[in-house]
Amino acid sequence: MQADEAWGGRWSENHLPMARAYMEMACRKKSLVCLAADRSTMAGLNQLIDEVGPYLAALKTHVDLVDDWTPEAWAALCSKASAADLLIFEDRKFADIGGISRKQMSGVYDIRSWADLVTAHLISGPDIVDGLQAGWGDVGREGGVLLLAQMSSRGNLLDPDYTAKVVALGKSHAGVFGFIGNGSRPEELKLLRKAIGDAKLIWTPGVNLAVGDGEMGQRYGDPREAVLAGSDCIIVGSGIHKAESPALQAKAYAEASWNAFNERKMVQ
Ligand code: 5BU
Repeated sequence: MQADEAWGGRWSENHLPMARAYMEMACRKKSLVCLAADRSTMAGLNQLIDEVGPYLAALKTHVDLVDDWTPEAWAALCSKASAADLLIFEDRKFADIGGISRKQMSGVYDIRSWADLVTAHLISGPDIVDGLQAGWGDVGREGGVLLLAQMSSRGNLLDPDYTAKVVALGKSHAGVFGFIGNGSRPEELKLLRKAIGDAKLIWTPGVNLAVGDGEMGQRYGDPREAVLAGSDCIIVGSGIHKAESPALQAKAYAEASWNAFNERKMVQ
């Protein structure tokens, strides 16, 4: 299916190249799944991509939790992810002022050189998005920023007023790819989608086929419900990487997300 037809308003209203790259990727892979690859060894991460790459649209990393990280091993992992047709998303949750965020895109991890997407809090104001975009510009690359409008963890401080301010500042910013929404609460997601309209994507952590409470305050909602409520990508971690068969689980999440995406189009 053509991406413009599949995504409708999301496609026509979002001109950020990386957003369109994601929408095309999702159609090619028939999956709205981003794997939260929270394993702490390079071998574990490589194994995951080999096993589940075909069922994913994107790979989410936390580069700073890997025990045996080296620049060479990371470059090889990123090449493997690209060969598996995946966008690479570093969930760095930048939060500093614009100029420092730009510098933090380089440094030891040099995130600007390999990440297609990054997360940021808007707590320091909208210049953080310009700083991150300038970071990619410094190495001649393009990327997209996902702003945290909501979080999935219990007791978080991103209340509805804060969410509304993040949406108001982010929704017309050209460098914003989309927003992080709370995948565990479809009713909150519906409100978020209503406030954003079609102009930006919503990606949602806090999703698991086994709904309920997770470790240390994490909360989980159902993938289908998240997509029907307006999520454009379900971020799934332990539901896949801790499963007995990551490949079987990844396939199940891909199917659930893609079926819900098609179901959503019917009712729109
Ligand atoms: P899980 O194993 O499916 O619970 O992993 C969730 C991932 O999503 C993990 O990498 C978190 O850092 C990430 N996450 C989250 O869980 N909740 C949030 O609000 C945000 C990110 Br933002």
